[in-house]
Amino acid sequence: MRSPSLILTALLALSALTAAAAEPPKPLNVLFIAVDDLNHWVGYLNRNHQTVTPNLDRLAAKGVRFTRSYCAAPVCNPSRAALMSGLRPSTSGVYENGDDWRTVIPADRPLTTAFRNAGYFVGGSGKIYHEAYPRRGEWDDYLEDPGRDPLPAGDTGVGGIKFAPLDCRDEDLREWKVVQYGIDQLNGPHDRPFLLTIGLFKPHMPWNVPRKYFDMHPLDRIELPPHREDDLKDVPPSGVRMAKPGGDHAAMLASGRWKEAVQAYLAAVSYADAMIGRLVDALDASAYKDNTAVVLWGDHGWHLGEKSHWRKFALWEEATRAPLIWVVPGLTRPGGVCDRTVDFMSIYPTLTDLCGIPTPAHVEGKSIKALLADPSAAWETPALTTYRFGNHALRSEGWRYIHYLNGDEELYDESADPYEWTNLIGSTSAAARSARAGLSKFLPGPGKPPVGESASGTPKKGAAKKKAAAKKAARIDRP
Ligand SMILES: [Ca+2]
Repeated sequence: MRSPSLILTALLALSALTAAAAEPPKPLNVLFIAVDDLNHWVGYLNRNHQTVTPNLDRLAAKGVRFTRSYCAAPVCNPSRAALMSGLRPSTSGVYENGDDWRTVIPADRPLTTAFRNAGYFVGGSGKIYHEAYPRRGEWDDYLEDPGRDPLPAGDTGVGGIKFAPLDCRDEDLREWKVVQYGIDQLNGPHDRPFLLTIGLFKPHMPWNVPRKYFDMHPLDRIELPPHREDDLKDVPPSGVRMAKPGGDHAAMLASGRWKEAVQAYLAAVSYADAMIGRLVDALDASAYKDNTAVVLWGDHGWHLGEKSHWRKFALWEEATRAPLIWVVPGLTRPGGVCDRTVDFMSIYPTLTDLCGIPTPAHVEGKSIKALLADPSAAWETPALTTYRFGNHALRSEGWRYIHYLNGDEELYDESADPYEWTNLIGSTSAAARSARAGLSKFLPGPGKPPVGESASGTPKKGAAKKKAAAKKAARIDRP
């Protein structure tokens, strides 16, 4: 006969096992990191070998990095409003930095609301929406004032392209506090699952960061991005108007300081990368490291002279491609690389999908959970980017097709021409014609007129004045 104590021990062990099996899985938290004006100059994408982003590369290696991820709009305000609301610019009418998204996106629409309705604590800091139009009531808690960045004493750059090294510490920029808010939240106790939205301002201009980040990119070793002086020759008038070669680019050429600007952008990227490293380290050291998903995205790309263009505000690869990294415990595997074309409308429905929250019916994007589990899974949808009313770019793995409001078009073979130097819209090649036909099927309809204009598209009384003010606001492009 077995000893009763042995049987008791076995029973106890069995009940412990059953208890473990029955224990519900921990709810999934989310660390949502937005990076302002971060284009594809990150180490792991290998678009620009000069960039130094060890922390972004480290984060990317933990999960799935997307190599073809694109913004819904190549401008801060509409990109963010679309991502956060689930409504594309062509649905909301939010196209410009001067369009107040709050007038057309009710508070029951955003991602933050969906999470709060599901019982999540939603905390935030830094730039999530365009700062001109805050709606802090969407959060349970928000870092109200990260302070102000120090300003350079002397030279501030070339015209509107603002850059200068600072003789200060990392801690002296507001980024430090924005990230510290996230670190404090990760170190604190939480009785509910959380969604933490942390928005970095850099590498948005001004590219004023501590001098050591400039020193990481010595001027005598800076190379200009690949470009062709005659690149706009085969671009239709609508595209040339977006490039505005007589603006920033003409000023930059006249100044002879193009390399300095490249150096400064790389410095600002490296500074943002260092701050992201602090956040990633804090998560790894926290009690939540095994049940917190991370999504990191840049709000759009940035031209630094390619196509004689500077800034975002265009529909080419440089302006529309931005980093997208996902790390999801229990789903993504380290080292995942996804080459499928996705746009950032996918972020909202993927987050609700991962967290078991119903995706509201108005959300236009599709969940990419299947791609996170298997980055090589089939995916037929091209990425769609909209810039201003009626202008769209569609990106498949092999091609970019641009269709402007007035009917102008561009078509690029991305495998043969990754810098989009040769517009193939007039080509009679079967491949080009088939690519155009396939992508044009995904063009959205005419879309909603811009916020501030009547449904007929005719400007309301006083709209011209309003438009001029909005244009000015967009130029200022306040971070
Ligand atoms: Ca060209």
